[in-house]
Amino acid sequence: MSSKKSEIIKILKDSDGKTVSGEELGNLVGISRTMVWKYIRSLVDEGYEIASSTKRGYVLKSVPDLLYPDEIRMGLRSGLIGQQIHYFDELISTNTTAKELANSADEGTIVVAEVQKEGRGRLGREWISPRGGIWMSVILKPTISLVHASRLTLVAGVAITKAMRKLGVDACIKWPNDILIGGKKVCGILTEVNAEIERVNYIVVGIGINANVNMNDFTGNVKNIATTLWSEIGKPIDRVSFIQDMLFEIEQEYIKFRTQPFTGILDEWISLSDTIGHQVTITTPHKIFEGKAVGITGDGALVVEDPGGRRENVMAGLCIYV
Ligand code: BT5
Repeated sequence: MSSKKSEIIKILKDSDGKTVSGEELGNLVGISRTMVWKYIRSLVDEGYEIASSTKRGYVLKSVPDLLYPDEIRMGLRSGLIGQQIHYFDELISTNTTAKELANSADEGTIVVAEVQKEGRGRLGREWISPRGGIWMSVILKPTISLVHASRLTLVAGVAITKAMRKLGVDACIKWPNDILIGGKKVCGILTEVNAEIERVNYIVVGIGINANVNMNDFTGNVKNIATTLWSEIGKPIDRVSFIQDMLFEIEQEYIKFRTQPFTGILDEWISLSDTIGHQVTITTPHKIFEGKAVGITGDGALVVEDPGGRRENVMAGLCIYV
């Protein structure tokens, strides 16, 4: 959105339902009344509901339920994460676009879309991404070595769960990358890394949240295993304000990640997760582990103890609660 247009929207928002004349808008923004009128028309095309009367001026009635960068930026409390926003109505996958942009992008840049045509989970699994969700990727450039990259999934999990709990839902992290409410998946995280052996170039943290997704849009088995914030809370959430909260939480956790020992985030992860203590079956491409989840290592591996008391650290895999 052009900056003049966003200035107009900001003035109309700040005037709290009161009419602002075209002349006043023009003076405040530094453009002619005709230009004001043109910008207003284009805002209406974008979904803003603006009542206008030739004599009195313009009044903002409603903003569209869309993740426009200007809407996210107004009221954003984070100083790094989300300062640059690439917005798409539809794209293949926000992670794919983020990886294309990552080399030249500033750290903290996000990619967000209303719909993903080929949203991805881990190991090429499908991620259903219809309208109403939050499909987002965050580009991070920490100076860490490759072995520590998986920690960012834990960082994101903690931050997103905290933001969700503020909405009043009982969200829990399920190892390694799910967030569940009442045992059903409301969010998945896909962390992808570009690195040399010793140094990470960038990390893309892909976040998929079933915010205001219509349950009927889920197909096959996903209908049974998924939930949405809308259905848990009983009404649609304000996606823009949730994103602002979530980006703030991500930034807080990311600052801790960069400046403090990782044990602090691990402790938070353990307190927000319901995996530790559960009997689990974990399937990896090489092996199936069965036992009790008893802990998590500094790199996010789940420690599983079999009935004979032997412990194994599992780096990644499909985790099912028995
Ligand atoms: C994940 O994979 O949970 C990671 C999902 C990450 C999605 C985000 S959206 C933004 C960014 N761009 C992308 O392309 N991806 C990221 P995984 O643990 O492999 O889980 C995938 C499984 O979850 C699928 O096999 C389905 O069973 C299930 N599933 C698919 N869509 C779902 C949905 N919308 N809600 C809940 N479960 C779903």
